[in-house]
Amino acid sequence: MDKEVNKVLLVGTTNHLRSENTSQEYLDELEKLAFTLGYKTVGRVIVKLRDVSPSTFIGKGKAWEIKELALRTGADEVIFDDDLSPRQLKNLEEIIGKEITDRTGMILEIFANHARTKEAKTQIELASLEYLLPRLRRRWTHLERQIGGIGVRGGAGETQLEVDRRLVRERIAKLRRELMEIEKERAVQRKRRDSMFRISLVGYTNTGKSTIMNLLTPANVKAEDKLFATLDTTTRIWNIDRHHKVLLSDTIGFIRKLPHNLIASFRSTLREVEEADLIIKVADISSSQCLEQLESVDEVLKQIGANHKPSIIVFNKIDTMNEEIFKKARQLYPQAIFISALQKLKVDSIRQAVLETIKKEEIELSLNLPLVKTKEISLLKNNVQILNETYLDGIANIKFRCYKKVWKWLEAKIYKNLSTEKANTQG
Ligand SMILES: Nc1nc2c(ncn2[C@@H]2O[C@H](COP(=O)(O)OP(=O)(O)OP(=O)(O)O)[C@@H](O)[C@H]2O)c(=O)[nH]1
Ligand SMILES: [Mg+2]
Repeated sequence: MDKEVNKVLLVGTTNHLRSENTSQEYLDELEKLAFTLGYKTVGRVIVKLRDVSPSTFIGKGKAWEIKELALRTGADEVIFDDDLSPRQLKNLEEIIGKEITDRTGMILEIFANHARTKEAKTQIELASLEYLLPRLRRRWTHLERQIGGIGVRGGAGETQLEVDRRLVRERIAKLRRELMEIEKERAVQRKRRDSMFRISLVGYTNTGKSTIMNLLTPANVKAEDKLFATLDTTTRIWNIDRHHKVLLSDTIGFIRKLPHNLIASFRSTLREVEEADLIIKVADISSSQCLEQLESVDEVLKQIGANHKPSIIVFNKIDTMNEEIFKKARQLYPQAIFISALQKLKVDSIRQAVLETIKKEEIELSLNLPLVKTKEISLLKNNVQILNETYLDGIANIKFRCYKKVWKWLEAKIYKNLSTEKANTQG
């Protein structure tokens, strides 16, 4: 039984900027990534790195030591926490004599395993092929599985490697085109959502976003103790109270050093976050890395241009929290909310905080519309909270409350229809 499990040896590094403690925490995360893939960690080692070797990353001597350790622990594969260049990877594989993977390779593999929808599958295949292209060597069993079915026959004079590279490049171009099509469809879908206030749950992977989503809406998304359990966005209506209905989205988790091309290829999934009106940042207060994780999240938000949006910070998992981190978090983020989604502790405070925030986004207006404009009147009434309505001389006067962004959407629609007879509004 144990034979079938892939046994892995983890390698981390310290340098003048990174302490032993931090490296251990990074390795804890790497071990979790390995666990998510179903691997068994049989050893961990931290290498003191003074200079990075361009050819072997850790230097030949250290590579020999890792080879020894891999033999001693019976590891089938060696996983580096740092990203390796194609050349370093190849040389290390030759010295150590085991399959070598780096952090990015592992993250890509997890994404590939967890992708369910066509969109996620296309996105991850693109990111994987871009990663593999410069690393292609003689064999590509992993790739064969992904682009299997295409006849692998080269033209005259082409080596197998050249054929492989050409096929991969062609496949990349095709996937890019497919993603552009998907993106267009998605844009149409999202446009329909302009009539509602949109909130996204965002955070480091495994912080409890999906668990919170399930508490607030009947979404029933999968929540589990695995990294990147969620890869697709789920959006549901959240009835915050009788008068406040919003769209809530649960989306993909972030991680430290999220591979750049992964962010690029998951752009259409991340679009939901980009277009959100409010972001709920979920952090895991039980993790010693909680505050660093929040920083990583901000880093990704910055990369997708969503760092200036209004946000609410929710520290989850207070049932198993670390007292010291709790104090620090309270000090750094006095406005933040502390809950346990699993134990259903203080969950209502999310609702209250969101209500408080979105009320600031509301406006009250009064609009006069000719009664004959039944289409415009019902469009308005279906999308706002009516405060009062009176009818006089064929004119309906409607007082209502709605979100600023919803009014912008409505205004464009109503005025487009009433281009000749402008409706009369008073703020
Ligand atoms: N102890 C504790 N565990 C929790 C709490 N909330 C969620 N969890 C657990 O944390 C794990 C991850 O929860 P998810 O809701 O899947 O987390 P996520 O942020 O959606 O993760 P990804 O989709 O992988 O990014 C699950 O095993 C949950 O049961 C909590 O308040 N306390
Ligand atoms: Mg999730």
